[in-house]
Amino acid sequence: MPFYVTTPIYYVNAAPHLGHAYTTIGADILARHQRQRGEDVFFLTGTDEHGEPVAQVAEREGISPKELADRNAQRFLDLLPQINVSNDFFIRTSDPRHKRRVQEVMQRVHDNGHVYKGLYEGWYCPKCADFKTEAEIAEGNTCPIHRIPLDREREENWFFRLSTFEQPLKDLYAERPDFVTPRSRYNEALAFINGGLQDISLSRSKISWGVEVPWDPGHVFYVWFDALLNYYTALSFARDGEDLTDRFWPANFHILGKDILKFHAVFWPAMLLAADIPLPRRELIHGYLLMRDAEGVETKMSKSLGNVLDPFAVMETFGTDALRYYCFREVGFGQDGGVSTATFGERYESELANEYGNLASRTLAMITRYRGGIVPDADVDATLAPDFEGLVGEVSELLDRAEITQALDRIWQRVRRLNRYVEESAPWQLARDEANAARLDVTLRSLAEGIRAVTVLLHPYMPETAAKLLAALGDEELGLDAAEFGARPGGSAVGELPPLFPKPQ
Ligand code: ME8
Repeated sequence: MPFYVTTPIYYVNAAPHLGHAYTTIGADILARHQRQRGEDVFFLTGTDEHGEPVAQVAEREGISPKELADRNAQRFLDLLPQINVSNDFFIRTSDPRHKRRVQEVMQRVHDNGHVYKGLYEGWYCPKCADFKTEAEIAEGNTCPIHRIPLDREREENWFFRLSTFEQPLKDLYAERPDFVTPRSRYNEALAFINGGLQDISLSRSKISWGVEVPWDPGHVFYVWFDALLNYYTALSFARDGEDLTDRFWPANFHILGKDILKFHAVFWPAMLLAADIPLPRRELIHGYLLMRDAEGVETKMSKSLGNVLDPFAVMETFGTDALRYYCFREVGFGQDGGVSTATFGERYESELANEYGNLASRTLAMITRYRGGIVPDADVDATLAPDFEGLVGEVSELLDRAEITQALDRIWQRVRRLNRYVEESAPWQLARDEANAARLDVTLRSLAEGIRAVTVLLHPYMPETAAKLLAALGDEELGLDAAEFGARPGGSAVGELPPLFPKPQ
């Protein structure tokens, strides 16, 4: 089955921070899990390079928007291998192939009669690149997200007839209750639609950094139209000489933060309806990572507020997998939640180093010491097996709904179960008496098998750690069937395990 997952494309007006890494890792976890299931996966991320947010910063820095875009797109590209993301393509909206495809689709929207020329007058946030409705304006005509004064805009624009899609969108939400998740975001988007939809600007004539409107070359498309279409255009040129659109469209999952809900949950489906393109299956809206300071005060991490946790510094100290694990363990995916260097250190020490790393190294050491480095070919313990029953199905079902934190929690319950099992069965005591040899075989085999099973399931979260540990266990099969407890034969030779979570320097 095809599985197409996307992240937002990030503005190149500044360098990436942990918020961007967070969404991208979330999408990566889903993509890796689906690959383990043998699905035909396409995973897209990229950069949003047009519009005012980029043009303004370029002007301030005295360089062209393209120069700024090239420099910062590279930073987003560089981040991907560092956070170990397995994307299949990276789209840049300044790519001429994207621009041509945007023009084609928008020409269809035009020819279908969904646009007209009119005068826009109202409030605009250049950082959101958003024309604000009355309900979206904070005190003193400021932007509630960026806390900056809004610009009063008056310009002749092309308009998109969003209002005519009010009823089709209501129908969509009624027919597809899981189009937007979690439910709170579905309700928020639906409330916006029920509040009445007004036509929106489709083009800008005041800025020139964008995709030219084919039927009126003095205008460029309002950046959101160009940006949203990346999810669709990329498929047409991601592979040289091949068009992947029929294979992967409609997308299974758009993953995004709640700041851009309206664009994805209201404008995007309306645009696709206007262009006669099928709608994506699901949108998963996650919350904000907030920085928790020493006093416990939480604020949104954002470029403009300047309070970001630097993912590069975090990875240097704790490693990439620890970052990937922490983000989804500490904050329920979908909710807002605070992160801090203090809780990072605690989880690293107590969960990764102790509960998981030590469990693995102790088990391997005992297999080496008591059984010459060969996992005994004994049955798995019948008292432990029921605790693993149904786990693979549960995790798959949760990840089908992008419940990334809940799935991780189910896996971690088994990591903890294995820790209790070591204490209960005390293999070091069994080893003292040859009469317990068969019992010790079962215990060591069950531990090795349990660690192997959870590690296959943890692969999407911590791919490097999983690879090291599975190699040390002598069985590197990553397919999801291998995550069943007792699925693989004993008898493999264990190898050296490098320290998985060493004490940070
Ligand atoms: O909005 N917590 O780009 P952007 C969690 N170009 N996620 C965060 C975050 C935080 N503190 N900060 C950022 C744009 N994000 C447009 C998108 S899509 C067609 C165009 C993540 O660079 C989150 O995914 O401002 C959020 O939605 C996105 O970065 C915004 O990135």
